[in-house]
Amino acid sequence: MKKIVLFIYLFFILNCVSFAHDYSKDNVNVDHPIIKVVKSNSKVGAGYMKIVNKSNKEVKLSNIEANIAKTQEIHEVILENDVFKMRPINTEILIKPEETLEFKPKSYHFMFFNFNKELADNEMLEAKLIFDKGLVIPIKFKVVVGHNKHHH
Ligand SMILES: [Cu+2]
Repeated sequence: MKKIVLFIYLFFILNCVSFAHDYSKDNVNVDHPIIKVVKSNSKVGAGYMKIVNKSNKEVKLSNIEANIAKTQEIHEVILENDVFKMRPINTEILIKPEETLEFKPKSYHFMFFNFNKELADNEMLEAKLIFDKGLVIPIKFKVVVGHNKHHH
């Protein structure tokens, strides 16, 4: 059992390395943006990435622009009465110099409702991240379909 787990773990790491993709502008880096869906025809998907501010100024993320789905939002997760709830952000997200903002499960994430087309595993989908002061970073989300796609 342990061996299998290790194997899956290594495979995942190697897979991530070989498909690593990142985008950068004005010393703001966007690392490995992905959209996770359960099935290729899923209605809902979540987007994850890391944004690293390598500049010496604060940047604020305010929005996402794309034609990926009918509804595309940046969500935050709040703990309310011991229950995690997600909701669209209503302010910009501040990233201080040298800080990393990670979009991940149970934290900030991008949310897509009603995709404009059926998705394919490893497909790349264009989007733009909108920051303050006119900074716009074009990125491509890599689509990840399913939970254990390497073990059919
Ligand atoms: Cu959400």
